[in-house]
Amino acid sequence: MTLLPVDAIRALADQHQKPANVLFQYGTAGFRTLGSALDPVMFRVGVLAALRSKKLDSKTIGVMVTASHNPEPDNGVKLVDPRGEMLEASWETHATNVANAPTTDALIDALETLVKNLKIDLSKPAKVVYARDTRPSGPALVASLEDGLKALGADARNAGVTTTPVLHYLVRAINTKGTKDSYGDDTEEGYLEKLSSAFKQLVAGKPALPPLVIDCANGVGAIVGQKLARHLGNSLELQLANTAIDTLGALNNACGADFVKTQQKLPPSLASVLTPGQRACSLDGDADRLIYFYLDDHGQFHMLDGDKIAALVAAFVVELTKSAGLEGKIQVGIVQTAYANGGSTKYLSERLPVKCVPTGVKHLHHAAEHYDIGVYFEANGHGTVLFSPETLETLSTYQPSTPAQSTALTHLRNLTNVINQTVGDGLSDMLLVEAVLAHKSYSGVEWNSLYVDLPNRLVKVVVPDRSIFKTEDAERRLVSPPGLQAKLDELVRRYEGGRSFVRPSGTEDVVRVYAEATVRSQADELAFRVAGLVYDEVGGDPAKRPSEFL
Ligand code: NG1
Ligand code: ZN
Repeated sequence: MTLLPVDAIRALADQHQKPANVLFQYGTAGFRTLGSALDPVMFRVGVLAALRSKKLDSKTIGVMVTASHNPEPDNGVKLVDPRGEMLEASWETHATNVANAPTTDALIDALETLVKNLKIDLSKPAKVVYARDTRPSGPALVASLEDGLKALGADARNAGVTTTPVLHYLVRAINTKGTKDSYGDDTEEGYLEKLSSAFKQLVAGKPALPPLVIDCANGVGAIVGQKLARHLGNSLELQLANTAIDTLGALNNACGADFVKTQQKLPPSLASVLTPGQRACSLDGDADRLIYFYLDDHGQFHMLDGDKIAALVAAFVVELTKSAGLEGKIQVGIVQTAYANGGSTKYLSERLPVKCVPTGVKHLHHAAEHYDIGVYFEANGHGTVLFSPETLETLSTYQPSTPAQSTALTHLRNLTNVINQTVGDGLSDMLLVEAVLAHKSYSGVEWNSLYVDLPNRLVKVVVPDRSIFKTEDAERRLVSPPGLQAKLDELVRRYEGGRSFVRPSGTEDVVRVYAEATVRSQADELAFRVAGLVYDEVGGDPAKRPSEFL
């Protein structure tokens, strides 16, 4: 029986000791905190990734080092399962336990318990692929990760600096190589080739759209976006902005998808770039989110968020299934979270099945898998479209009976290739949106008019202990602290079109408050009042109450 290489683990773990008094948690986005605190976590994640691969019969596991849309001093790490999806939930707990072992001895004990409980066969080889975004703390953290992989003798592949969705793609491509489910060539180049050639076929014969401005958030999207632009040639002209990946402090700073979505305004750096009517979009720091926007003739800013993307894409997919003669054979459904704008939920649920799930991509992804074609997007611009294995089979074997059906079928097949089905992907989603706009001859204006967004406001309240906030009904109602939901209901009733909910963040030490209403000033006021209720509930300093929330 092969045993854990305890001496190798001990020698290397001693170089990455966990400080006392810090607690790490594997949350919805993996481990995420200040980059300077993550060294011991990275080492342990390396060991865990290797164990997970051994457990899964030497399938390749992915590790991504990124803190997405968070500010530059933050960093994070998450594990990617063999089909390119999020880590299985039960391992989130194992990851948290292993990360918090206080000493090297305790770490070895925790690992031995894990191996024993999960019956991990240590004689199996471990295979891991990893990548990082452009954060300055990345290289040192990757070195700690490599020590963890080395301690277990893993066969490790460094995919360098790339986007989160590329890493997810690579994991799936490596694990399906040479099988009938082959996902594409297992390189970044293979990814770019797959997406761009599907896009070119989708828009062939359509008049080229005017150039698209991409706000790269001064992150890794600038690097991969540049390469994508070369692959696209003249099928789509990309104008990259916010590409300062080497400027300290620039990442996600006053730019990027999170800035645009939460501030509901144009990144100031684009003011001199964007012309009225021109389409533009923002990626986040690891390029898995996408938000579109444009300025109208009066210079007024209009945002097209994840909900608008879902509406555009779902309508197009439904139209194609009908044109292909597959109506009734393929059911399209939508998955949203409570953050979806009420306007979008109304519009979509009048047309399609819509399900609401708790925040966090794993919830959306799993719910979308229950449809033949599942469209899921968070309002913040993170999402994708999933085609079930049966649907993929139908699309590949179906015999169209007219030329029109044949054309629609070809489009559907190309859509399955332009879309990164492993995870939300800013660049892939951008090609998807551009393809739909080209087909419909839509500018941002027509797209925006699908439905009207209700004015809304998202604010955060810093609380001493967010774990006292517990929710039900896909996070739309509070069950704890007792009585707070009743106060909220009472307040919401006084606002026309009012809706509000409170939930603890999974990634920050805050409670988030969302509110919407028919009129902007009312949405703001409702958010402000609910935040006040939360603040009082946790005994916040009265001197610091209200106005700072807005
Ligand atoms: P939390 O911090 O749990 O609200 C945020 C986003 C999620 C998701 C995760 C992972 C909002 C309101 N919340 O989660 O949608 O993207 O980060 O990055 O946008
Ligand atoms: Zn991200």
